[in-house]
Amino acid sequence: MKHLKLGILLFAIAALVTSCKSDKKIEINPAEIAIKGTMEAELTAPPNVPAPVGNRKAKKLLVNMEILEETGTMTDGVEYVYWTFGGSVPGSFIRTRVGDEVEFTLSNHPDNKLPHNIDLHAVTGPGGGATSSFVAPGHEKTFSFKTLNPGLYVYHCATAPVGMHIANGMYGLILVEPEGGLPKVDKEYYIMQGDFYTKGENGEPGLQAFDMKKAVDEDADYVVFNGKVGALTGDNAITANVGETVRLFVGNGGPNLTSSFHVIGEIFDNVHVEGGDLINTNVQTTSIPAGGAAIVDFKVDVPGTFILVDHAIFRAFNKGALGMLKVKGKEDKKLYSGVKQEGIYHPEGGTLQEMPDDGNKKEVVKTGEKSLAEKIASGKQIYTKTCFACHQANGEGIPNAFPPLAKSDYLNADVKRAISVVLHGKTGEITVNGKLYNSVMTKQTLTDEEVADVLTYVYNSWDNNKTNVKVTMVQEVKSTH
Ligand code: HEC
Ligand SMILES: [Cu+2]
Repeated sequence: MKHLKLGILLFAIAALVTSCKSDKKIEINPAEIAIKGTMEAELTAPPNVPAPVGNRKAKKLLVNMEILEETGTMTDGVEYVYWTFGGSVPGSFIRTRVGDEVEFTLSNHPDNKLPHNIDLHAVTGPGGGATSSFVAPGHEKTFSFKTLNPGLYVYHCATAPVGMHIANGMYGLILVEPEGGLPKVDKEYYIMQGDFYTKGENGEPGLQAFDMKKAVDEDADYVVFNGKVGALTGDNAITANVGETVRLFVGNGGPNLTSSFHVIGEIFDNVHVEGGDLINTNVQTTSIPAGGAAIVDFKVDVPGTFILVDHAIFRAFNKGALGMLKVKGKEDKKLYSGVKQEGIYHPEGGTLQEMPDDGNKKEVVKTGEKSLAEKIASGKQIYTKTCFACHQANGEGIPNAFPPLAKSDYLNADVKRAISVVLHGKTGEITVNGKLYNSVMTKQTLTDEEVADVLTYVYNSWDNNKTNVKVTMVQEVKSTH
C-alpha cells in the first residue's frame, strides 16, 4: 500500500515535470526563430538524402531547383517522357529545419515545352508557393518562405492539368527537421511511390505516351518506387548491415493511389504517421495517402534481402511497386532459423504425391509442355520484356552493337549454341550475316521453360527456320556445362 502511494506521488511529479517541459517547447514560436547566416541547400536524387541538419541554427537556405523534361526508361523496352524536379523522379530531396527561411529559385530549362510551378506542402502561404513560382521555359522565379512546422512533406507541380503534371513525375519530398534534429540512425534513404498511365498496356514496348483517360479512371499501368520498375532492385537495392538502424523517408506522389507500404520480413520500430509528430511503434504496414508521406525506422537484426512493397500486392508483382533492402552480416539462428528441416508433405497418405526424380522426369516435362502456338505466345511476351531492348522489335538488331536475330545465320545454324547464348550470355567476337560483333550479352535469368519459349518465338519469327525448342533441349545444354 505504502509503495503504491509512493508510486502515485512519483508519477504525479514526473507528469508535472514533463508537462512543464512541453509547455516550454510550445513557447518557441517558429515564426520568431531568428536566422543566422546563409547556406546553399544540398539536394540529392533518390534513394539518397542530404546530410542530417542536426542541431545547426536556423539559416537562410538557398534552394536552386531546375525543371527538366526528359525521356527515361519505365522498364526494359519501355520509354517515357518524364517531367522532373532536378532530373529525377521523385525530384531532389530538400532537407531543412524548423525556422529556416528558404529562398527557393525554380528554373524551367529552355529546352522544356511547358510552363510549371511548385506547391510545397511545407509552405504556409497561398498555393504552397504555386502562385509565386509559375515559370515558362527559359525563365526562373524566386520566392521565399519560413518553415513553421516540422515534418516530412510532399512537393509537386500544380500547373494545369495538375493531374498530368504529377502523373509525369513532378513530385518530391521536403523534410523540415524539428529543433535539435531527428534521432541519429545509421542509414537513411528516400523512396517515393507513383502511379503511371500509358497508352500501351504494362510492358508494351516503345516510347509510351501519357493516357489521360486511364489516369481519370485510376487504371494504372505502372505503380513504382522512384519513377521506374526496378529503381530499387538488384544492383540498385538499398543496403544496410546487421545491427544498423535504417530510416526511410517514404512519400507518395500519386496522382491517384494510396500506398500500403510494407517491408517483407521487417517490422517498423517507429512510424511518424503521415510524416507528422505522432509516432506509432511496431507497425507492419503503413498507409501513405497520395500527396502524403511517412518516416519509418527499424533496426535490421538478421541478414537477407527484404522486399519493399505496396501491399496492394498485384501492384508489387505485376505493376512494379517492388524494391529491395539488402542486409549483410552474421546470421542469428536464435532470431531466424532458416529452414530447419525439409521433407515431403503427404496429406493423402504418401501415395499420390511424388517429387520428380530421374526415373519419371519425362512424365513431369510432358505435363508442362505447351502447344507450339502457346509457346510462341509466351515467348513473345518474354521477348518484349527482356530481349527487345537490345535486339529490337523485329529482331533487326542495331548495327555494330546488337546482332540481328531476324534471318540470323548464326542462330539458324546451331540451336544448342543459341540456347547456350541465352543461358550463359555471350562475349567475344562473333560473325552474324557476314558482320562482325564484339560486344557483351549479359546472362539472362530465365527458367528453362522461358528459354525454350523465347527461342521458339525467335525461331518462328522473321524468316528463321521454325525450330521448336523443347525444355529437354535446354536442360541438356545446361547439363553439358
Ligand atoms: C543487353 C543486351 C542484350 C539482351 C537483353 C539480349 N541480348 Fe542477345 N546478344 C546481345 C549481344 C551484344 C550479342 C552478341 C554478343 C557478342 O558479341 O559476343 C547477342 C547475341 C545473341 C545471339 C547470337 C547471335 C545472333 O544474332 O544470332 C542470340 C541467339 C541472342 N543474342 C538471343 C537473345 C535472346 C533470345 C534474348 C532474350 C532472352 C537476348 N538475346 C537478350 C545483346 C543482348
Ligand atoms: Cu509541371
